[in-house]
Amino acid sequence: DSGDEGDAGVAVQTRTRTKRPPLYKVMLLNDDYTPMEFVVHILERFFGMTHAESFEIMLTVHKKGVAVVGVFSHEIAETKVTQVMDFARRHQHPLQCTMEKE
Ligand code: NFA
Repeated sequence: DSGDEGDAGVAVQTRTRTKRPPLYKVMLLNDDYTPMEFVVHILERFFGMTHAESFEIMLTVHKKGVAVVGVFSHEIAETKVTQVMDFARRHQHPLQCTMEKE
């Protein structure tokens, strides 16, 4: 910033907008075959919920078809989805877990 006049060679600080990273909802989907206790176990194991919290969320998924089970950064959300999908597959349950930008 050292033009012909005015700023006397002083660099002017421009305002920087700091954007917070996007968050992602991790969701569990209902199906007719995955046992209720298995879903409760998943919520305790991968989402750190108490048994009571897990049971409540499991029932919400069962009744409404879907529920948000947590909100995370992209990387953490992706890890949760992979952990749930791998665990369900290993136990041969059709449980589906997805993520969606908030
Ligand atoms: N609907 C399943 C059943 O009746 C239970 C379930 C709940 C499955 C939440 C998936 C998610 N066994």
